[in-house]
Amino acid sequence: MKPRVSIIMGSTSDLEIMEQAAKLLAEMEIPYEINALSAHRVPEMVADFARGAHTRGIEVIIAGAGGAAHLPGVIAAFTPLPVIGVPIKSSNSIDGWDSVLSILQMPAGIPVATVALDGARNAGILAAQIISTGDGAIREKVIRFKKELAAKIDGANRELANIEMPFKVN
Ligand code: RP5
Repeated sequence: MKPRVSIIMGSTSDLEIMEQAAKLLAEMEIPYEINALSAHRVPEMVADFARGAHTRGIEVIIAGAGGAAHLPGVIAAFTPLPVIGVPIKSSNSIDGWDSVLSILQMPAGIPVATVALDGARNAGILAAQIISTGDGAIREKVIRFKKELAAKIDGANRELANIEMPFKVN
């Protein structure tokens, strides 16, 4: 099975967050690869990876990094593929905003679709949605996923209806 999504992280210290994207892709039965690459520590390897990803059948890249998080933007500079950036609150982050703004504030011409701080699960969902534009089977899975989210809210409201609270009238 060939990977359709490539998950890249700046360090294995990001794995605890980035594995949430991997879990989502597994739920959707989308094959992925997962590797560590650093824009600062191995910039040539990042360039080689990003230049070649689409030639290997990769359709979407999810890239996560913390602190001075240049990895998603540098990958986006070299690839024609959509890049989803995951800002990570890591050991070298001040408060997470450093990573958010490094990934979010890309110059015109080189977009990175930035999810919330530590929002790797959303990155996985977005990757599945991008793939679903050209894959009916994945689209059905995304539709089912959204129905399950709605069902959870239905269930939560049924539970809330059974809880008695002072002055609660519903
Ligand atoms: C970033 O620096 C990585 O993405 C990670 O979030 C952070 C710390 O990396 P390590 O020093 O733990 O390898 O480049």
